[in-house]
Amino acid sequence: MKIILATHNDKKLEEIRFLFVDTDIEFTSLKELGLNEEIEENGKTFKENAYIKASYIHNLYKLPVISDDSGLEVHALNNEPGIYSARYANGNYDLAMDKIIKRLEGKDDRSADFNCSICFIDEEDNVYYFERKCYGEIGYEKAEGRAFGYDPIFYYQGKSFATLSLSEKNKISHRGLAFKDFYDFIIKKYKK
Ligand code: ITT
Repeated sequence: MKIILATHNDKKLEEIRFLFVDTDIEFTSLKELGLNEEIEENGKTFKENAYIKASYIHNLYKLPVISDDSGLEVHALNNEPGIYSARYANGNYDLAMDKIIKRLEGKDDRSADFNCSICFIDEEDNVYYFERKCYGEIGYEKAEGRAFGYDPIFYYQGKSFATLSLSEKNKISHRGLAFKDFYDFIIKKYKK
């Protein structure tokens, strides 16, 4: 089965394809469709933004589409950057992570979560959502390793996400869990 993955983020694409590598679900990327335009994410929640991305692409192609809206919520910072995670970084994650570490100076609460909201629209225009969080802490420094977004400062059970392999991260991450829920759903839906 082919599903369009409505993202311009190559790191998301890599994680999601890795999750489904042994299945017969294939994700077509926007790059492969030759679609470069940015989709304006003007929703107020992750869920709304996930719908905005999926429905925009679904209206263009009338094919099954899935989108992922995700971000980092730092609890002592009123859950910022939240839905603005990509915009907060404005392309420079090094600076954005330094800014978060600085803003947490002197605060005892370093808890944070990554949220992932998925919106799937099928060939009959039915809309489904899958949402998961992964709880962890913001470290005092950026860890070396795989550099995807805020991974270097997000610590799960004492280990930075940046130091985990893709398969280790997928087992516990917001995205890994939400896409696993989606997988369980899709298997049931098309088995009938
Ligand atoms: P698309 O909208 O095209 O999918 P995007 O990067 O703009 O790509 P979002 O609007 O969902 O995606 O922004 C999410 C940002 O949150 C993303 O750019 C990362 O910086 C951060 N983020 C989400 N999941 C993450 C993860 O697993 N590890 C590190 N950072 C993550």
